[in-house]
Amino acid sequence: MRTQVVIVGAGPSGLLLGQLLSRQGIDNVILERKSADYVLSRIRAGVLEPGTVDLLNEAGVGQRLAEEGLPHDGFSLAFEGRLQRVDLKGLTGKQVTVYGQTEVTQDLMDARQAAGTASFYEAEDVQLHDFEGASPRVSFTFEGRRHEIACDFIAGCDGFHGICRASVPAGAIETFERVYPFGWLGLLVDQPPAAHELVYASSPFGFALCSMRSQTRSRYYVQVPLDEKVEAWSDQRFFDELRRRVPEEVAAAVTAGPSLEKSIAPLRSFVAEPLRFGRLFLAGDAGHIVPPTGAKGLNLAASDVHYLFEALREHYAEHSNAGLDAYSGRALARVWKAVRFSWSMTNLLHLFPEASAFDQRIRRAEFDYLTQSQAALTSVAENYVGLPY
Ligand code: RFL
Ligand code: PHB
Repeated sequence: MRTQVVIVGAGPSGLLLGQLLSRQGIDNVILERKSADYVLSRIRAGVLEPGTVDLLNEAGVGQRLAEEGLPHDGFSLAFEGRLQRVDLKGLTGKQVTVYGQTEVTQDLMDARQAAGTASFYEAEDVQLHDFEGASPRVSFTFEGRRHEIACDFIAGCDGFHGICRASVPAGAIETFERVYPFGWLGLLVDQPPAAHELVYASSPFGFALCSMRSQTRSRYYVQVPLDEKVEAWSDQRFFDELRRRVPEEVAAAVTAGPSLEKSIAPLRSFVAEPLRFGRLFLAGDAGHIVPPTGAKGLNLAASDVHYLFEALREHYAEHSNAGLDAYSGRALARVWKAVRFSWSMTNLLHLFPEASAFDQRIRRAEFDYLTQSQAALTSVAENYVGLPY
């Protein structure tokens, strides 16, 4: 078998890259370790930057998003019971869109299936060969048989635990990491959201987030210790804890109900450098991870895909490798700014087990500053809606 680009991973980065390439007539094959149903069952991101929405439109999958996505002009930060709205629209002229990662993934899978582009789900033991040379290959097991695809390029879109970054020789890659001493316990429930906009709340009991998927479906998170087990959290315990952490008026509007999903995600900041190794390119979570506090993970996957798609288009249409050569530097410059923003939001809003009274005063001072300075709020707002590509 032969194709132009082998894409490893059918998460949002792999599917979006595949869709953009296919529309440009660039042949590609997706190899995904899990089943499509499994990929769709993972409840993750909920907030799309306008740049991500533009890219989904460019990929031809913006229709349901335009109909069902919820445009948000702002969100709120709560600190020790005080609420501060961040007026995204007023401060930046832009909005974000609440539309679940599950829906983005579904739209991309539907478009790929409609176009009849090749995808292998439940592809086992994917291995990369000769990506440092001119003729890379990817082998995998499908339905009990070993297959091999020769290609021009490999796109490593296989997430943090994928095989692509792990295939790079240790001496060729440098990694930077911060692991936070807590996770987020998330719960999905078919009840109207507690507030019209997202509320990120810092409290003496830890962080909580009130988010949503639609007018009738809410997504809530509470900060928990790293060793916490999801089985220890009944729905009742979750809602009691959530209400304790958010401002009173928000707590009063939280409507409990049986959870549709409940899971714990650890928080981590991680960057690999570079993102290119010969003919292998890493995009999305394969190359970097941010804690979810800034809502940046999926949006960074989209900006990586934008740079990589433009570079591949330029290679095939204009016979220029300038974009491919610039890919890693361009993507990383945007990635690091989102890593900084996500880290600073995480520091501001979470309770760190080792924090001193000094640290707590600094966090309070930072929140006070946000409530008093238009410049400080504008900085939060412009990062939240996404820095330019
Ligand atoms: P994914 O989604 O992890 O997809 C990678 C795919 O690769 C497959 N794979 C393999 N396939 C073949 N062979 C192998 N050896 C393979 N190894 C892995 C995997 O099965 C998978 O299908 O990475 P991608 O596409 O780069 O997308 C990244 C996003 O999923 C991620 O950044 C976001 O979900 C992060 N995130 C958020 N991002 C936002 O922009 N806004 C948010 O509001 C937001 N909230 C969140 C989040 C992530 C969370 N968790 C659970 C980590 C909230 C949470 C709780
Ligand atoms: C979500 O709705 O899942 C969500 C929203 C905002 C975040 C993280 C997660 O910062």
